[in-house]
Amino acid sequence: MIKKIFELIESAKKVLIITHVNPDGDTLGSACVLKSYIGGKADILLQVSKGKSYPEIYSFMPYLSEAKTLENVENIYDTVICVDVASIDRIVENAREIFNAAKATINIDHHKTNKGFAQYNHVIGGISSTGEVLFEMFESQNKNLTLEMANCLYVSILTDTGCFKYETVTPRTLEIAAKLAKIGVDTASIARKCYDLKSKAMVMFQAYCVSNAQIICNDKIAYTLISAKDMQKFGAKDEHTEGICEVLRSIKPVEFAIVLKESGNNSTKVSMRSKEKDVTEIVKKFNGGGHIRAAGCTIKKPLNEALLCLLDEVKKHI
Ligand SMILES: [Mn+2]
Repeated sequence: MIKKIFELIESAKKVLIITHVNPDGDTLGSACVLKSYIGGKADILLQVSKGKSYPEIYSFMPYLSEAKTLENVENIYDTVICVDVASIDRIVENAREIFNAAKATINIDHHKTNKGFAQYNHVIGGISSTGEVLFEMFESQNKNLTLEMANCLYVSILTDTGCFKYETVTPRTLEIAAKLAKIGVDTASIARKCYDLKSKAMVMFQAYCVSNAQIICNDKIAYTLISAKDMQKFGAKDEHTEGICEVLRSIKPVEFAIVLKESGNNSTKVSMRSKEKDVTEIVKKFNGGGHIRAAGCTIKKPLNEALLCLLDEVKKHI
């Protein structure tokens, strides 16, 4: 399959690299490394709708400023590569039309819940990140990694492992990180850019959300509700909720950390983290997906009703 994917890239005329909605470091790093490898005939599509963008902290990465968005992407691609996209419903609006019209569709991912929605699927469930999957692909075909490519892969792996903290980190993950460092990746500088250059608004907003949290069921569940009004008050962007779950999970007895965010049309976006339990079991009930310790879903109910439904389900897993 890996050989076939490189052949498809070789013979393609126009390639569209699709990131998942609400792009994170892994999908962006993966898209940038492919763009860097493929060159001029490839475009990156950031699946962000009007007025939205990718998280500001990643603006140091190459090619993102020239990436297409859902508004300006044209249907001119014969080959589409999805990176870190867990399921077909994570490809939205006109991106779906382009996906359906392409001669070859490729899906490169590491989500266990990925069912293989493209013609050519290279999904290694349980691997730390799509960046790690891509590194193995390049290495297996003896492709040379430039420093630019190595930087992108490092962003993927660093951010999707929570700075090498999660169980998905294997000796191989660390070996890959070491190889990237040997190529010349400035690991300290990338870590600083990803974690220590947040806006004041983001940190203050997060502090507010954390201080609003409720901790229930013998301190096993911590959750916080974020209304559209809260977002407005702080001038918060969607990306500013990243990391709140992790703070709640870091409280000693907490097993489940949950962030529920009002998201228009009477629906609620849910992010969940756990220490030991499999949260995909919970979000599956609401058609969500993700990883064992980090998953999400959207519940088509207003904030408070969504909370009650979700808590009913979570309590079954304590
Ligand atoms: Mn990922």
